[in-house]
Amino acid sequence: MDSIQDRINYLKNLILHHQHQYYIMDSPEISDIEYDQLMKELHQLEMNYPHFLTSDSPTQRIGGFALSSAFKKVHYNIPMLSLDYVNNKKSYMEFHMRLHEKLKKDKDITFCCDLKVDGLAVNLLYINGSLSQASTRGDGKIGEDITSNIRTISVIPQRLIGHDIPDYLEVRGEVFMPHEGFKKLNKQAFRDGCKIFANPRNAAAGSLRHRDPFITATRPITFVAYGLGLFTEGILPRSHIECLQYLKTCGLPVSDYLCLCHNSKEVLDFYHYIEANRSLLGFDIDGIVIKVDNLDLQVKLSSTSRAPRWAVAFKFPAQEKITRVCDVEFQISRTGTLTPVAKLEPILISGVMVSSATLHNFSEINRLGLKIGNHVIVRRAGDVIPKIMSVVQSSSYLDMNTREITLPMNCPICNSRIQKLQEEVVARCTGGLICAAQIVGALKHFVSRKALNVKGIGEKLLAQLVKNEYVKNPADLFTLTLHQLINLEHIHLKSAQNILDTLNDSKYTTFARFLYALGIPKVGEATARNLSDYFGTIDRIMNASLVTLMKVDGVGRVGAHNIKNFFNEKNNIEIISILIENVGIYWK
Ligand code: I6G
Repeated sequence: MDSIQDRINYLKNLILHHQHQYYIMDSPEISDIEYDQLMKELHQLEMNYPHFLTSDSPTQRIGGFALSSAFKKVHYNIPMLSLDYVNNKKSYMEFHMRLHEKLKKDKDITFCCDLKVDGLAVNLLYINGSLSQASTRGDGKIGEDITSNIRTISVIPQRLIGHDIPDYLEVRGEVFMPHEGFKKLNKQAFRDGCKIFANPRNAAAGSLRHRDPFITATRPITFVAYGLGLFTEGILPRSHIECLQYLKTCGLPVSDYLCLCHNSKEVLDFYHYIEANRSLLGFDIDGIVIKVDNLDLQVKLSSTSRAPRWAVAFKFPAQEKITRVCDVEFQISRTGTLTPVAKLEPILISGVMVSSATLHNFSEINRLGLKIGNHVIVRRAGDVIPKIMSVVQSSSYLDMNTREITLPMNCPICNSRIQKLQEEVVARCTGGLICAAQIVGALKHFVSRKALNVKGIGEKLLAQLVKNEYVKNPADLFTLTLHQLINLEHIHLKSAQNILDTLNDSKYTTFARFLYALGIPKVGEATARNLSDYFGTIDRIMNASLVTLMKVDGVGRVGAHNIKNFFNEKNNIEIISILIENVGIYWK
Protein backbone atom coordinates (compact mmCIF):
# COMPACT_ATOMS: atom_id res chain seq x y z
CA MET A 1 0.00 0.00 0.00
CA ASP A 2 1.14 3.56 -0.73
CA SER A 3 2.32 5.59 2.22
CA ILE A 4 0.42 8.74 3.23
CA GLN A 5 3.25 10.85 1.84
CA ASP A 6 3.07 9.03 -1.52
CA ARG A 7 -0.64 9.65 -1.71
CA ILE A 8 -0.16 13.34 -0.86
CA ASN A 9 2.51 13.72 -3.53
CA TYR A 10 0.38 11.87 -6.05
CA LEU A 11 -2.59 14.16 -5.33
CA LYS A 12 -0.45 17.30 -5.53
CA ASN A 13 0.92 16.31 -8.95
CA LEU A 14 -2.47 15.27 -10.22
CA ILE A 15 -4.06 18.53 -9.07
CA LEU A 16 -1.26 20.57 -10.66
CA HIS A 17 -1.81 18.69 -13.91
CA HIS A 18 -5.55 19.42 -13.84
CA GLN A 19 -4.92 23.06 -12.95
CA HIS A 20 -2.69 23.34 -16.01
CA GLN A 21 -5.35 21.73 -18.21
CA TYR A 22 -8.04 24.02 -16.80
CA TYR A 23 -6.33 27.36 -16.44
CA ILE A 24 -3.65 27.28 -19.11
CA MET A 25 -4.92 24.89 -21.77
CA ASP A 26 -8.62 25.80 -21.23
CA SER A 27 -9.27 22.13 -21.72
CA PRO A 28 -10.34 20.43 -18.46
CA GLU A 29 -10.03 16.65 -18.42
CA ILE A 30 -12.16 16.12 -15.34
CA SER A 31 -15.29 17.80 -13.99
CA ASP A 32 -15.36 20.43 -11.26
CA ILE A 33 -16.72 17.92 -8.72
CA GLU A 34 -13.95 15.42 -9.43
CA TYR A 35 -11.40 18.23 -9.07
CA ASP A 36 -13.02 19.37 -5.80
CA GLN A 37 -12.88 15.81 -4.48
CA LEU A 38 -9.14 15.57 -5.16
CA MET A 39 -8.62 18.91 -3.41
CA LYS A 40 -10.80 17.80 -0.50
CA GLU A 41 -8.85 14.56 -0.09
CA LEU A 42 -5.53 16.42 -0.16
CA HIS A 43 -6.82 19.01 2.31
CA GLN A 44 -8.05 16.29 4.68
CA LEU A 45 -4.74 14.42 4.54
CA GLU A 46 -2.80 17.64 5.22
CA MET A 47 -5.06 18.41 8.18
CA ASN A 48 -4.58 14.91 9.63
CA TYR A 49 -0.84 14.85 8.91
CA PRO A 50 0.23 18.52 9.20
CA HIS A 51 3.95 17.60 9.05
CA PHE A 52 3.40 16.79 5.34
CA LEU A 53 1.92 20.20 4.59
CA THR A 54 4.18 22.35 2.40
CA SER A 55 3.76 25.97 1.31
CA ASP A 56 3.72 24.95 -2.38
CA SER A 57 0.71 22.66 -1.91
CA PRO A 58 -2.22 23.51 -4.21
CA THR A 59 -4.37 23.82 -1.06
CA GLN A 60 -2.34 26.86 0.02
CA ARG A 61 -3.10 28.87 -3.10
CA ILE A 62 -5.83 31.46 -3.31
CA GLY A 63 -8.38 30.19 -5.81
CA GLY A 64 -5.93 27.47 -6.86
CA PHE A 65 -4.82 29.53 -9.85
CA ALA A 66 -1.85 28.74 -12.00
CA LEU A 67 -0.39 31.59 -14.00
CA SER A 68 0.13 31.43 -17.74
CA SER A 69 3.23 32.80 -19.38
CA ALA A 70 0.99 34.16 -22.15
CA PHE A 71 -0.01 37.15 -20.01
CA LYS A 72 2.03 39.89 -18.35
CA LYS A 73 2.09 39.70 -14.54
CA VAL A 74 0.36 42.26 -12.32
CA HIS A 75 1.34 42.68 -8.63
CA TYR A 76 -1.30 43.61 -6.08
CA ASN A 77 -0.61 45.91 -3.16
CA ILE A 78 -3.83 44.82 -1.54
CA PRO A 79 -4.12 41.09 -2.27
CA MET A 80 -7.13 39.75 -4.11
CA LEU A 81 -8.35 37.41 -1.41
CA SER A 82 -10.57 34.36 -1.55
CA LEU A 83 -13.58 33.88 0.68
CA ASP A 84 -13.92 31.34 3.44
CA TYR A 85 -17.09 29.41 3.12
CA VAL A 86 -19.73 27.67 5.18
CA ASN A 87 -22.22 25.17 3.83
CA ASN A 88 -24.76 24.68 6.56
CA LYS A 89 -26.69 26.70 9.11
CA LYS A 90 -24.58 25.48 12.05
CA SER A 91 -21.29 26.62 10.47
CA TYR A 92 -22.87 29.91 9.43
CA MET A 93 -24.07 30.51 13.03
CA GLU A 94 -20.53 29.78 14.27
CA PHE A 95 -19.20 32.48 11.91
CA HIS A 96 -21.88 34.84 13.18
CA MET A 97 -21.12 34.17 16.85
CA ARG A 98 -17.37 34.50 16.21
CA LEU A 99 -17.92 38.01 14.83
CA HIS A 100 -19.95 39.02 17.88
CA GLU A 101 -17.27 37.67 20.19
CA LYS A 102 -14.39 39.34 18.33
CA LEU A 103 -16.17 42.68 18.17
CA LYS A 104 -17.43 42.29 21.75
CA LYS A 105 -20.80 43.33 20.42
CA ASP A 106 -24.11 42.18 21.91
CA LYS A 107 -26.04 44.47 19.64
CA ASP A 108 -26.95 43.54 16.07
CA ILE A 109 -24.31 43.82 13.35
CA THR A 110 -25.43 44.98 9.90
CA PHE A 111 -24.45 42.72 7.03
CA CYS A 112 -24.40 43.49 3.33
CA CYS A 113 -25.43 40.29 1.54
CA ASP A 114 -24.81 39.66 -2.13
CA LEU A 115 -24.89 36.80 -4.62
CA LYS A 116 -21.88 34.56 -5.03
CA VAL A 117 -21.76 34.67 -8.80
CA ASP A 118 -20.02 31.68 -10.35
CA GLY A 119 -17.44 33.49 -12.44
CA LEU A 120 -13.87 34.77 -12.29
CA ALA A 121 -12.64 37.49 -10.00
CA VAL A 122 -10.93 40.41 -11.76
CA ASN A 123 -9.35 43.69 -10.74
CA LEU A 124 -10.01 46.85 -12.78
CA LEU A 125 -7.57 49.71 -12.30
CA TYR A 126 -8.85 53.20 -13.10
CA ILE A 127 -6.25 55.97 -13.23
CA ASN A 128 -7.72 59.47 -13.33
CA GLY A 129 -11.05 57.87 -14.19
CA SER A 130 -9.75 55.90 -17.21
CA LEU A 131 -9.52 52.11 -17.33
CA SER A 132 -5.79 51.57 -17.48
CA GLN A 133 -5.32 47.91 -16.54
CA ALA A 134 -7.38 44.83 -15.84
CA SER A 135 -6.14 41.58 -14.36
CA THR A 136 -7.20 38.18 -13.09
CA ARG A 137 -6.95 37.18 -9.43
CA GLY A 138 -4.11 34.75 -10.19
CA ASP A 139 -2.64 33.55 -6.92
CA GLY A 140 -4.04 36.57 -5.10
CA LYS A 141 -0.72 38.45 -5.02
CA ILE A 142 0.13 38.26 -8.72
CA GLY A 143 -2.51 38.24 -11.44
CA GLU A 144 -2.45 38.19 -15.23
CA ASP A 145 -2.87 41.28 -17.38
CA ILE A 146 -6.03 40.79 -19.45
CA THR A 147 -6.68 44.48 -20.23
CA SER A 148 -7.34 44.04 -23.96
CA ASN A 149 -9.85 41.29 -23.26
CA ILE A 150 -11.63 43.24 -20.52
CA ARG A 151 -11.99 46.26 -22.82
CA THR A 152 -14.28 44.14 -25.03
CA ILE A 153 -16.89 43.78 -22.24
CA SER A 154 -19.43 46.45 -23.02
CA VAL A 155 -20.79 46.93 -19.47
CA ILE A 156 -17.33 47.89 -18.20
CA PRO A 157 -16.84 51.65 -18.69
CA GLN A 158 -13.58 52.79 -20.27
CA ARG A 159 -14.06 56.07 -18.38
CA LEU A 160 -15.83 56.54 -15.08
CA ILE A 161 -18.49 59.23 -14.81
CA GLY A 162 -18.96 61.86 -12.08
CA HIS A 163 -16.74 64.15 -10.01
CA ASP A 164 -14.40 63.37 -7.11
CA ILE A 165 -13.12 60.20 -8.71
CA PRO A 166 -9.93 59.11 -6.95
CA ASP A 167 -6.76 59.39 -9.07
CA TYR A 168 -6.12 55.72 -8.40
CA LEU A 169 -9.02 53.31 -7.98
CA GLU A 170 -9.09 49.50 -8.02
CA VAL A 171 -12.51 47.92 -8.57
CA ARG A 172 -12.98 44.24 -7.88
CA GLY A 173 -15.68 42.09 -9.32
CA GLU A 174 -16.66 38.99 -11.16
CA VAL A 175 -16.74 38.23 -14.89
CA PHE A 176 -19.37 35.63 -15.82
CA MET A 177 -21.47 34.30 -18.67
CA PRO A 178 -25.28 34.37 -18.38
CA HIS A 179 -27.19 31.19 -19.36
CA GLU A 180 -28.72 32.56 -22.55
CA GLY A 181 -25.35 33.56 -24.03
CA PHE A 182 -23.81 30.27 -22.91
CA LYS A 183 -26.50 28.23 -24.68
CA LYS A 184 -26.11 30.26 -27.89
CA LEU A 185 -22.33 29.99 -27.78
CA ASN A 186 -22.39 26.20 -27.37
CA LYS A 187 -25.06 25.80 -30.05
CA GLN A 188 -22.89 27.72 -32.50
CA ALA A 189 -19.77 25.81 -31.41
CA PHE A 190 -21.62 22.54 -32.04
CA ARG A 191 -22.66 23.69 -35.54
CA ASP A 192 -19.09 24.78 -36.32
CA GLY A 193 -17.57 21.60 -34.88
CA CYS A 194 -15.73 23.66 -32.25
CA LYS A 195 -15.10 22.95 -28.60
CA ILE A 196 -18.21 22.68 -26.40
CA PHE A 197 -17.83 24.29 -22.97
CA ALA A 198 -18.77 22.18 -19.96
CA ASN A 199 -20.51 25.02 -18.10
CA PRO A 200 -20.88 28.84 -18.12
CA ARG A 201 -17.93 29.31 -15.77
CA ASN A 202 -15.59 27.34 -18.04
CA ALA A 203 -16.86 29.31 -21.01
CA ALA A 204 -16.29 32.63 -19.20
CA ALA A 205 -12.76 31.54 -18.19
CA GLY A 206 -11.89 30.42 -21.73
CA SER A 207 -13.24 33.68 -23.12
CA LEU A 208 -11.61 35.99 -20.61
CA ARG A 209 -8.18 34.42 -20.95
CA HIS A 210 -8.29 33.96 -24.71
CA ARG A 211 -5.10 35.06 -26.45
CA ASP A 212 -7.11 36.85 -29.11
CA PRO A 213 -9.23 39.76 -27.77
CA PHE A 214 -11.22 39.71 -31.04
CA ILE A 215 -12.49 36.28 -30.02
CA THR A 216 -13.23 37.52 -26.50
CA ALA A 217 -15.27 40.34 -28.08
CA THR A 218 -17.61 37.75 -29.65
CA ARG A 219 -18.25 36.01 -26.32
CA PRO A 220 -21.32 36.90 -24.21
CA ILE A 221 -19.48 37.68 -20.98
CA THR A 222 -20.43 40.38 -18.53
CA PHE A 223 -19.26 41.83 -15.22
CA VAL A 224 -20.52 42.80 -11.78
CA ALA A 225 -18.49 44.77 -9.24
CA TYR A 226 -18.36 43.45 -5.66
CA GLY A 227 -15.89 45.74 -3.92
CA LEU A 228 -12.85 48.00 -3.89
CA GLY A 229 -9.12 47.29 -3.80
CA LEU A 230 -6.60 50.08 -3.32
CA PHE A 231 -7.77 53.67 -3.82
CA THR A 232 -6.46 57.16 -3.14
CA GLU A 233 -8.60 59.68 -1.27
CA GLY A 234 -11.56 61.30 -2.92
CA ILE A 235 -14.28 59.06 -1.61
CA LEU A 236 -14.89 58.43 2.05
CA PRO A 237 -17.47 55.69 2.32
CA ARG A 238 -18.29 54.34 5.78
CA SER A 239 -19.91 51.15 4.71
CA HIS A 240 -19.60 48.45 2.07
CA ILE A 241 -23.00 49.26 0.62
CA GLU A 242 -21.97 52.92 0.20
CA CYS A 243 -18.88 51.76 -1.73
CA LEU A 244 -21.08 49.80 -4.13
CA GLN A 245 -23.59 52.65 -4.44
CA TYR A 246 -20.69 54.95 -5.26
CA LEU A 247 -19.37 52.55 -7.94
CA LYS A 248 -22.84 52.51 -9.44
CA THR A 249 -22.84 56.31 -9.72
CA CYS A 250 -19.50 56.01 -11.57
CA GLY A 251 -21.18 53.86 -14.21
CA LEU A 252 -20.05 50.43 -13.01
CA PRO A 253 -22.52 47.53 -12.85
CA VAL A 254 -23.24 46.36 -9.32
CA SER A 255 -25.51 43.57 -8.14
CA ASP A 256 -29.29 44.07 -8.31
CA TYR A 257 -29.64 41.71 -5.37
CA LEU A 258 -27.79 43.51 -2.56
CA CYS A 259 -29.57 43.14 0.76
CA LEU A 260 -28.81 44.74 4.10
CA CYS A 261 -29.53 42.28 6.91
CA HIS A 262 -29.54 43.26 10.56
CA ASN A 263 -29.29 39.87 12.25
CA SER A 264 -28.72 36.18 11.51
CA LYS A 265 -32.42 35.53 10.92
CA GLU A 266 -32.54 38.11 8.14
CA VAL A 267 -29.39 36.62 6.60
CA LEU A 268 -30.90 33.13 6.67
CA ASP A 269 -34.14 34.43 5.15
CA PHE A 270 -32.13 36.04 2.32
CA TYR A 271 -30.19 32.78 1.83
CA HIS A 272 -33.40 30.73 1.56
CA TYR A 273 -35.09 33.28 -0.69
CA ILE A 274 -32.17 33.32 -3.15
CA GLU A 275 -31.81 29.54 -3.05
CA ALA A 276 -35.50 29.11 -3.89
CA ASN A 277 -35.28 31.59 -6.75
CA ARG A 278 -31.82 30.94 -8.16
CA SER A 279 -33.19 29.27 -11.30
CA LEU A 280 -34.86 32.57 -12.26
CA LEU A 281 -31.65 34.63 -12.18
CA GLY A 282 -30.41 33.66 -15.64
CA PHE A 283 -26.85 33.05 -14.45
CA ASP A 284 -25.10 30.59 -12.13
CA ILE A 285 -24.49 31.35 -8.48
CA ASP A 286 -23.18 28.93 -5.91
CA GLY A 287 -24.32 30.70 -2.77
CA ILE A 288 -24.53 34.10 -1.13
CA VAL A 289 -21.77 36.30 0.28
CA ILE A 290 -22.27 37.82 3.71
CA LYS A 291 -20.11 40.85 4.60
CA VAL A 292 -19.91 43.03 7.67
CA ASP A 293 -21.19 46.31 6.25
CA ASN A 294 -19.35 48.80 8.45
CA LEU A 295 -15.82 49.46 7.10
CA ASP A 296 -14.38 50.32 10.55
CA LEU A 297 -15.55 46.95 11.82
CA GLN A 298 -14.00 45.29 8.76
CA VAL A 299 -10.66 46.88 9.66
CA LYS A 300 -11.02 45.70 13.27
CA LEU A 301 -11.70 42.14 12.13
CA SER A 302 -8.90 42.21 9.50
CA SER A 303 -7.98 39.36 7.13
CA THR A 304 -5.87 36.24 7.11
CA SER A 305 -3.41 35.76 4.22
CA ARG A 306 -6.19 33.89 2.40
CA ALA A 307 -9.50 35.52 3.18
CA PRO A 308 -11.16 38.40 5.03
CA ARG A 309 -12.47 37.60 8.52
CA TRP A 310 -15.38 39.96 7.97
CA ALA A 311 -16.95 38.00 5.13
CA VAL A 312 -18.05 34.50 4.34
CA ALA A 313 -19.58 32.70 1.38
CA PHE A 314 -22.61 30.64 2.40
CA LYS A 315 -22.71 27.97 -0.29
CA PHE A 316 -25.84 26.24 -1.52
CA PRO A 317 -25.92 22.44 -1.44
CA ALA A 318 -24.26 20.97 -4.53
CA GLN A 319 -26.57 20.49 -7.49
CA GLU A 320 -24.24 17.91 -8.97
CA LYS A 321 -23.15 14.62 -7.43
CA ILE A 322 -21.37 11.48 -8.56
CA THR A 323 -23.21 8.17 -8.58
CA ARG A 324 -23.37 4.92 -10.59
CA VAL A 325 -25.71 3.91 -13.40
CA CYS A 326 -27.14 0.49 -12.42
CA ASP A 327 -29.39 0.05 -15.43
CA VAL A 328 -31.11 1.85 -18.28
CA GLU A 329 -34.85 1.42 -18.82
CA PHE A 330 -36.95 2.68 -21.68
CA GLN A 331 -40.12 4.66 -21.09
CA ILE A 332 -42.74 5.11 -23.78
CA SER A 333 -44.16 8.60 -24.13
CA ARG A 334 -47.75 9.43 -24.98
CA THR A 335 -46.70 9.79 -28.60
CA GLY A 336 -44.83 6.47 -28.70
CA THR A 337 -41.26 7.75 -28.55
CA LEU A 338 -38.80 5.85 -26.36
CA THR A 339 -36.98 7.76 -23.67
CA PRO A 340 -34.01 6.03 -22.07
CA VAL A 341 -34.02 6.54 -18.31
CA ALA A 342 -30.91 5.82 -16.25
CA LYS A 343 -31.55 3.94 -13.01
CA LEU A 344 -29.04 5.24 -10.48
CA GLU A 345 -27.61 4.19 -7.18
CA PRO A 346 -29.78 6.52 -5.04
CA ILE A 347 -28.03 9.75 -4.10
CA LEU A 348 -29.10 12.80 -2.10
CA ILE A 349 -28.85 15.96 -4.26
CA SER A 350 -29.81 19.29 -2.68
CA GLY A 351 -32.16 17.58 -0.23
CA VAL A 352 -33.86 15.20 -2.65
CA MET A 353 -33.12 11.49 -3.11
CA VAL A 354 -32.44 10.95 -6.81
CA SER A 355 -32.63 7.43 -8.23
CA SER A 356 -33.22 8.04 -11.93
CA ALA A 357 -32.24 10.56 -14.59
CA THR A 358 -33.49 11.18 -18.09
CA LEU A 359 -31.22 10.46 -21.03
CA HIS A 360 -33.59 12.06 -23.61
CA ASN A 361 -32.70 9.82 -26.58
CA PHE A 362 -30.11 7.47 -27.96
CA SER A 363 -27.84 10.14 -29.41
CA GLU A 364 -27.51 11.57 -25.88
CA ILE A 365 -26.22 8.14 -24.75
CA ASN A 366 -23.71 8.19 -27.63
CA ARG A 367 -22.71 11.80 -26.89
CA LEU A 368 -22.00 10.91 -23.26
CA GLY A 369 -20.32 7.62 -24.22
CA LEU A 370 -22.38 6.06 -21.44
CA LYS A 371 -22.42 2.39 -20.47
CA ILE A 372 -24.32 0.65 -17.68
CA GLY A 373 -22.00 0.48 -14.67
CA ASN A 374 -20.35 3.86 -15.33
CA HIS A 375 -19.97 6.49 -12.63
CA VAL A 376 -21.64 9.70 -13.79
CA ILE A 377 -22.19 13.28 -12.72
CA VAL A 378 -25.87 13.88 -12.09
CA ARG A 379 -27.31 17.38 -11.90
CA ARG A 380 -30.56 18.30 -10.19
CA ALA A 381 -31.30 22.02 -10.48
CA GLY A 382 -34.57 23.41 -9.10
CA ASP A 383 -37.58 21.52 -10.35
CA VAL A 384 -35.83 20.34 -13.50
CA ILE A 385 -35.70 16.54 -14.03
CA PRO A 386 -32.28 15.17 -12.97
CA LYS A 387 -29.87 14.95 -15.89
CA ILE A 388 -26.61 13.09 -16.50
CA MET A 389 -23.96 15.67 -17.31
CA SER A 390 -21.00 13.43 -18.07
CA VAL A 391 -19.30 10.12 -17.40
CA VAL A 392 -16.66 10.42 -14.67
CA GLN A 393 -13.22 10.22 -16.24
CA SER A 394 -11.17 10.29 -13.05
CA SER A 395 -9.13 7.18 -12.39
CA SER A 396 -10.35 7.27 -8.77
CA TYR A 397 -13.60 5.72 -10.02
CA LEU A 398 -13.06 2.29 -11.49
CA ASP A 399 -16.04 1.18 -13.52
CA MET A 400 -16.07 -2.62 -13.38
CA ASN A 401 -18.37 -4.83 -15.44
CA THR A 402 -19.70 -2.14 -17.73
CA ARG A 403 -22.30 -3.07 -20.32
CA GLU A 404 -23.34 -1.43 -23.61
CA ILE A 405 -26.81 0.10 -23.65
CA THR A 406 -28.94 -1.46 -26.38
CA LEU A 407 -32.26 -0.40 -27.78
CA PRO A 408 -34.96 -3.01 -27.03
CA MET A 409 -36.41 -4.83 -30.06
CA ASN A 410 -39.91 -4.75 -28.59
CA CYS A 411 -41.93 -2.22 -26.63
CA PRO A 412 -41.66 -2.92 -22.87
CA ILE A 413 -45.35 -1.99 -22.52
CA CYS A 414 -47.15 -3.66 -25.46
CA ASN A 415 -44.46 -5.84 -27.04
CA SER A 416 -44.94 -4.24 -30.49
CA ARG A 417 -41.79 -3.76 -32.55
CA ILE A 418 -39.53 -0.76 -31.95
CA GLN A 419 -38.63 1.37 -34.97
CA LYS A 420 -35.45 3.46 -35.11
CA LEU A 421 -34.73 5.12 -38.42
CA GLN A 422 -31.27 6.38 -39.20
CA GLU A 423 -32.48 9.89 -39.96
CA GLU A 424 -34.54 10.17 -36.77
CA VAL A 425 -33.08 10.90 -33.35
CA VAL A 426 -35.86 9.06 -31.55
CA ALA A 427 -36.94 5.41 -31.54
CA ARG A 428 -40.66 4.65 -31.57
CA CYS A 429 -43.06 1.93 -30.52
CA THR A 430 -45.07 0.94 -33.60
CA GLY A 431 -48.08 -0.30 -31.62
CA GLY A 432 -49.87 3.04 -31.78
CA LEU A 433 -53.36 1.60 -31.44
CA ILE A 434 -52.84 -0.76 -28.53
CA CYS A 435 -49.90 0.48 -26.49
CA ALA A 436 -51.12 1.36 -22.97
CA ALA A 437 -48.54 4.14 -22.69
CA GLN A 438 -49.90 5.83 -25.79
CA ILE A 439 -53.52 4.89 -25.57
CA VAL A 440 -55.04 8.09 -24.11
CA GLY A 441 -53.17 10.19 -26.71
CA ALA A 442 -54.11 7.76 -29.48
CA LEU A 443 -57.78 7.77 -28.46
CA LYS A 444 -57.84 11.54 -28.20
CA HIS A 445 -56.50 11.75 -31.73
CA PHE A 446 -58.90 9.05 -32.95
CA VAL A 447 -62.02 10.95 -31.76
CA SER A 448 -60.71 14.43 -32.65
CA ARG A 449 -62.61 16.76 -34.98
CA LYS A 450 -60.52 16.11 -38.08
CA ALA A 451 -60.48 12.35 -37.43
CA LEU A 452 -63.71 10.51 -36.48
CA ASN A 453 -65.15 13.68 -34.94
CA VAL A 454 -66.81 12.15 -31.87
CA LYS A 455 -68.15 15.09 -29.89
CA GLY A 456 -68.34 15.04 -26.09
CA ILE A 457 -65.32 12.78 -25.47
CA GLY A 458 -62.44 14.74 -23.99
CA GLU A 459 -59.11 13.74 -22.50
CA LYS A 460 -60.44 13.48 -18.93
CA LEU A 461 -63.20 11.09 -19.95
CA LEU A 462 -60.77 9.00 -22.02
CA ALA A 463 -58.37 8.80 -19.07
CA GLN A 464 -61.24 7.50 -16.88
CA LEU A 465 -62.25 4.95 -19.51
CA VAL A 466 -58.68 3.66 -19.75
CA LYS A 467 -58.19 3.68 -15.98
CA ASN A 468 -61.34 1.60 -15.48
CA GLU A 469 -60.12 -0.73 -18.22
CA TYR A 470 -63.31 -0.19 -20.23
CA VAL A 471 -61.19 0.85 -23.21
CA LYS A 472 -57.82 -0.55 -24.29
CA ASN A 473 -57.91 0.40 -27.97
CA PRO A 474 -60.08 2.52 -30.30
CA ALA A 475 -62.37 -0.41 -31.17
CA ASP A 476 -63.38 -0.75 -27.49
CA LEU A 477 -64.96 2.74 -27.62
CA PHE A 478 -67.78 1.25 -29.68
CA THR A 479 -68.56 -1.47 -27.14
CA LEU A 480 -69.12 0.98 -24.28
CA THR A 481 -72.43 0.62 -22.48
CA LEU A 482 -74.70 3.19 -20.89
CA HIS A 483 -74.13 1.49 -17.56
CA GLN A 484 -70.34 1.84 -17.83
CA LEU A 485 -70.56 5.51 -18.77
CA ILE A 486 -72.88 6.59 -15.94
CA ASN A 487 -70.56 4.82 -13.53
CA LEU A 488 -67.91 7.44 -14.33
CA GLU A 489 -67.48 10.76 -12.54
CA HIS A 490 -69.44 13.76 -13.93
CA ILE A 491 -71.33 11.71 -16.55
CA HIS A 492 -75.09 11.87 -16.31
CA LEU A 493 -77.60 9.74 -18.15
CA LYS A 494 -78.27 12.33 -20.85
CA SER A 495 -74.62 12.99 -21.71
CA ALA A 496 -73.88 9.25 -21.61
CA GLN A 497 -76.63 8.65 -24.15
CA ASN A 498 -75.27 11.54 -26.30
CA ILE A 499 -71.80 9.98 -26.27
CA LEU A 500 -73.16 6.63 -27.42
CA ASP A 501 -75.19 8.35 -30.17
CA THR A 502 -72.24 10.36 -31.51
CA LEU A 503 -70.03 7.27 -31.41
CA ASN A 504 -72.62 5.49 -33.49
CA ASP A 505 -72.85 8.44 -35.94
CA SER A 506 -69.05 8.56 -36.30
CA LYS A 507 -69.00 5.08 -37.85
CA TYR A 508 -69.91 6.61 -41.20
CA THR A 509 -66.82 8.55 -42.21
CA THR A 510 -64.37 9.03 -45.11
CA PHE A 511 -61.34 6.88 -45.92
CA ALA A 512 -59.08 9.90 -45.46
CA ARG A 513 -60.47 10.63 -41.98
CA PHE A 514 -60.09 6.97 -40.99
CA LEU A 515 -56.45 6.94 -42.15
CA TYR A 516 -55.75 10.15 -40.30
CA ALA A 517 -57.47 8.76 -37.16
CA LEU A 518 -54.99 5.86 -37.01
CA GLY A 519 -52.36 8.36 -35.82
CA ILE A 520 -49.46 7.10 -37.92
CA PRO A 521 -46.50 9.42 -37.18
CA LYS A 522 -46.05 12.00 -39.95
CA VAL A 523 -49.41 11.18 -41.55
CA GLY A 524 -51.30 14.42 -41.03
CA GLU A 525 -54.68 15.37 -42.40
CA ALA A 526 -53.40 16.43 -45.87
CA THR A 527 -51.16 13.39 -46.32
CA ALA A 528 -54.03 11.10 -45.27
CA ARG A 529 -56.17 12.72 -47.99
CA ASN A 530 -53.41 12.21 -50.58
CA LEU A 531 -52.98 8.57 -49.54
CA SER A 532 -56.74 8.06 -49.76
CA ASP A 533 -56.83 9.60 -53.28
CA TYR A 534 -53.81 7.62 -54.46
CA PHE A 535 -54.65 4.16 -53.13
CA GLY A 536 -58.42 4.21 -52.60
CA THR A 537 -58.45 1.11 -50.34
CA ILE A 538 -56.75 0.13 -47.14
CA ASP A 539 -55.52 -3.15 -48.62
CA ARG A 540 -53.62 -1.31 -51.35
CA ILE A 541 -51.88 0.90 -48.78
CA MET A 542 -51.00 -2.11 -46.63
CA ASN A 543 -49.41 -3.87 -49.57
CA ALA A 544 -47.67 -0.83 -51.09
CA SER A 545 -43.87 -0.82 -51.24
CA LEU A 546 -41.76 1.96 -49.73
CA VAL A 547 -41.08 3.28 -53.23
CA THR A 548 -44.77 3.43 -54.12
CA LEU A 549 -45.64 5.08 -50.81
CA MET A 550 -43.03 7.76 -51.48
CA LYS A 551 -44.77 8.65 -54.75
CA VAL A 552 -47.63 10.13 -52.72
CA ASP A 553 -47.49 13.85 -52.13
CA GLY A 554 -46.28 14.60 -48.60
CA VAL A 555 -44.80 11.13 -47.95
CA GLY A 556 -41.04 11.17 -47.53
CA ARG A 557 -38.66 8.37 -46.53
CA VAL A 558 -39.46 8.61 -42.83
CA GLY A 559 -43.22 8.81 -43.49
CA ALA A 560 -43.11 5.79 -45.82
CA HIS A 561 -41.24 3.76 -43.18
CA ASN A 562 -43.75 4.83 -40.55
CA ILE A 563 -46.66 3.66 -42.71
CA LYS A 564 -44.97 0.39 -43.60
CA ASN A 565 -44.01 -0.35 -39.97
CA PHE A 566 -47.47 0.59 -38.74
CA PHE A 567 -49.15 -1.89 -41.07
CA ASN A 568 -46.49 -4.53 -40.42
CA GLU A 569 -47.50 -4.59 -36.76
CA LYS A 570 -50.03 -7.35 -36.36
CA ASN A 571 -51.62 -5.71 -33.28
CA ASN A 572 -52.55 -2.72 -35.43
CA ILE A 573 -53.96 -4.89 -38.23
CA GLU A 574 -56.11 -6.70 -35.72
CA ILE A 575 -57.64 -3.45 -34.40
CA ILE A 576 -58.22 -2.13 -37.94
CA SER A 577 -60.00 -5.30 -38.92
CA ILE A 578 -62.18 -5.18 -35.77
CA LEU A 579 -63.00 -1.54 -36.53
CA ILE A 580 -64.05 -2.31 -40.08
CA GLU A 581 -65.62 -5.75 -39.70
CA ASN A 582 -67.02 -5.90 -36.15
CA VAL A 583 -67.64 -2.24 -35.30
CA GLY A 584 -68.79 -1.50 -38.82
CA ILE A 585 -66.86 1.66 -39.64
CA TYR A 586 -67.48 2.38 -43.31
CA TRP A 587 -67.00 4.96 -46.02
CA LYS A 588 -68.06 5.25 -49.63
O1 I6G B 1 -14.99 36.09 -5.07
C1 I6G B 1 -15.90 36.92 -4.55
C2 I6G B 1 -17.16 36.94 -5.05
C3 I6G B 1 -18.11 37.80 -4.56
C4 I6G B 1 -15.53 37.78 -3.49
C5 I6G B 1 -16.49 38.65 -2.97
C6 I6G B 1 -17.79 38.65 -3.51
O2 I6G B 1 -18.67 39.49 -3.01
C7 I6G B 1 -19.96 39.49 -3.51
N1 I6G B 1 -16.16 39.48 -1.97
C8 I6G B 1 -14.92 39.44 -1.49
C9 I6G B 1 -14.58 40.35 -0.37
C10 I6G B 1 -13.97 38.57 -1.99
N2 I6G B 1 -14.26 37.75 -2.99
C11 I6G B 1 -12.60 38.53 -1.45
